[in-house]
Amino acid sequence: MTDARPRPKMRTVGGTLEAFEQDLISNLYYQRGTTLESASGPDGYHTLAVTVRDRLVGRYARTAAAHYQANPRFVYYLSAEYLLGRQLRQNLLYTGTEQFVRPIAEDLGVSLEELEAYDVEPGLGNGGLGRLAACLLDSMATLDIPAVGYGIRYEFGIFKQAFRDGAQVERPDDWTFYGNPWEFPAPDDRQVVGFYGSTAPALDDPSGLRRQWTPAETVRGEPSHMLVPGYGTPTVNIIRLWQARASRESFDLSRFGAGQYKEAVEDIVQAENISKVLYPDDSTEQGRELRLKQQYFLVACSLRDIIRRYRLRNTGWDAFPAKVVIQLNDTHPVMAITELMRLLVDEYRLDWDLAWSITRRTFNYTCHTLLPEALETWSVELLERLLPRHMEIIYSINHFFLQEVAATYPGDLDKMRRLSIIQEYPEKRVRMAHLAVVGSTAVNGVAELHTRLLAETTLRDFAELWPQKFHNVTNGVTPRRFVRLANPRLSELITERLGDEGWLTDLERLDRLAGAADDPAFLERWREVKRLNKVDLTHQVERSTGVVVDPDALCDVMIKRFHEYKRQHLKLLHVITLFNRLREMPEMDMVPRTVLFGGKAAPGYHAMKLLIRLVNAVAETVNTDPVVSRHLKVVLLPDYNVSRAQVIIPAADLSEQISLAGKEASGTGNMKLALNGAVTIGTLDGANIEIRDRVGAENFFLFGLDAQQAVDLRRHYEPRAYYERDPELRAAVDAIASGVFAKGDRSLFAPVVDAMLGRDEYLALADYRAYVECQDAVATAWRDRDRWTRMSVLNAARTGFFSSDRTVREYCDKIWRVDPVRVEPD
Ligand code: CR1
Repeated sequence: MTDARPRPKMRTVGGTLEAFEQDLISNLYYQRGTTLESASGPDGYHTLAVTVRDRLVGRYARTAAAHYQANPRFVYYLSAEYLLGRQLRQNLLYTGTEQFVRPIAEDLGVSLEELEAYDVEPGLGNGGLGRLAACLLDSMATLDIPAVGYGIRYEFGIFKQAFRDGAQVERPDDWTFYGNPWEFPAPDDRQVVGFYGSTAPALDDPSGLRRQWTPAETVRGEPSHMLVPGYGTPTVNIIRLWQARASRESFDLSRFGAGQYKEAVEDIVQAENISKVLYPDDSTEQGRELRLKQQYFLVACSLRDIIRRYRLRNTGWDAFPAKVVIQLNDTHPVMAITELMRLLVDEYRLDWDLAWSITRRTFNYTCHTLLPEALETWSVELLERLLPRHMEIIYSINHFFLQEVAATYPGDLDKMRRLSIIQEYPEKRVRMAHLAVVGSTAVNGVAELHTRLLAETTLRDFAELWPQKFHNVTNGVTPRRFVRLANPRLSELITERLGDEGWLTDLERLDRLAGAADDPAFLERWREVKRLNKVDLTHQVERSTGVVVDPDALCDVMIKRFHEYKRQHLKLLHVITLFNRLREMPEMDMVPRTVLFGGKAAPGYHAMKLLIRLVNAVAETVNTDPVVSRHLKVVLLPDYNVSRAQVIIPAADLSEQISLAGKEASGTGNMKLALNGAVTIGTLDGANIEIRDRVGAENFFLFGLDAQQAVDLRRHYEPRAYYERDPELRAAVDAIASGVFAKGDRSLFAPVVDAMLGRDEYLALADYRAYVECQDAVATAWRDRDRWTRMSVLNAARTGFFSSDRTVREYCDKIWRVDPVRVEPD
């Protein structure tokens, strides 16, 4: 290694530059068994990762010691999904070692960017729910809240999306192929989980409520954990992930000896399938069974671990709810309620009432949807087979609960039927959301409108029965990842203007930027930052799609899972309308736009996969049309994930939040985009409403039906009437039907047209005219550069409320009632 230039003497929590460099070399030598001269790219990445990670280990040890000492109330966050994003940059930032790496890498002749190419994102989630979990963990650590996240270590993360002839193809995401340097195995804490089998009465229990379950099959849960550092604090929490392993007896040596190799490992394969993939396809009976197995596997392992941790410092059960608060992230982990009952009653021999009182005081439930079809239910038949004891416990919980209901509403059988945990018709099923509400202290929605609609519609009977149980905690996003890491240029400008980096942990300080919205010099610099970010994005777009886009065009962004209620098809109708206008009037003076879509469709969601195909087909037609493509480009960026979001969001000018009002629980992309200075075009849905309230109506492009109007219209809705009445709409729909986007094939996209003109479930045609007019207003506003930039600044300045730090504080105050524990500084 050369030492040509004098290096700054820097000392941070990460140590000195010299020490860092020494550790790098020694890690390369002893951990990878190689030298600087012969190291490969993965060697370099791995060594850097481990060296950075090791800076967090001391903090983690001190955090664990402080927690042991204080014996505080812990938050245990149970979630089927975590979308953590890449770890390297985050941990460089959080350890203050970012500054070392550049000079060292420069010396070694590699760039940080090259090394980062090996930093794989753990895609252990689908969308908003999983990313929210990751943001909340980040904020809990930042606020020194004692917390552990529990999840599943899926061997394959969310599929990788590619396009073949415009159609989505799914490839497995082998995210640990090169090993995961951020993870520590913890084999001492492994757990054993049972499935199937039978139950029998416990001999000494006259109440009949205690029984004995003898599972027919067992699986091991192998834990490992990743570190979750707080920003600007020594606290390092963990996320513990469980991987399924066959129990030792599963390998059939005699069969193997007899040459039956496949049969010999059958049980192993079965067991390990449990943590193979996130959300296995549930269109088959086997798929559904596997999903339920996953859910139980997660909660069974996690509860045993929580109890193990509790018992390190506590005895007896009375203090359990005072020391343990479990947050259920949606219904996937709700079986934890029955599992805790089983452990307390059957294994620890508490009487039912005491166990139930402990259980109810321990759990809280966050609901993330309004769509009734998204509320999970499990068939009683499946539950009886897979988890026979849990089914009995559910019946008992329901029995006592319905007694309570009968006492409150005597004779109201209809009420009982609606509230029951068991749905009777058309088949007997367990309603997991009902079980969650009955077994929890607090239930929360994720935006004000969502919480109100939950109480008025989806969970109405419960909200009437227990109004004090229902809370709102509006979602938030971490400014560390989604501003500081994603948008370093903007961060620097903000820090310069505000004088320090305090805004990173106190995001409402951004409101002091509002004054700068009238400073022409500041607006100029703001625009320059946006432009440079757009240049970065255009490179990424070109690399992954070959499409060349103009960084000066309005960057119009719709990034989210493909779902009918989110209405990507409404956006597409707008795009086709612009296309038609340009074809008709080639000379028209249209604001140049790049419309960028990003998002995956669930592998079994055929309507949305067809829509993806249509988006790609429209993009192809638009981008190859010599006239149209001068003003309009359309891109569907493949494989949208957290890393891509970090490139797209800083470059966006316009944020599309156009779900039908009353359908999107909250949205969090809307917050990330506004914080990065994108202006929203949106409906009065989810957190859009709260964003608009804060940024001001004049800085938000609102259109469309509100939630009540949507419900009213649905009763007598005729999409065809809108189609007949509006020539531009008709032309857009007809263009799809005509086959212009399918090389003349009229049948390919016919199902899309049929869905629009037939039922149009999410009222896209009803909102079309308002949407297109609103987009025209967007174009007008865009022409006035200063006006637009002012709107952009004010969006960022006024959305500090949407920090997940604020969200976590609200959970702490309203629901968790936990206090921070300070950790000894570095
Ligand atoms: C909701 O659809 C919300 C996130 C996080 C999603 C979205 O509106 O912002 O949760 N729900 O609360 C979800 O992913 C599986 O359900």
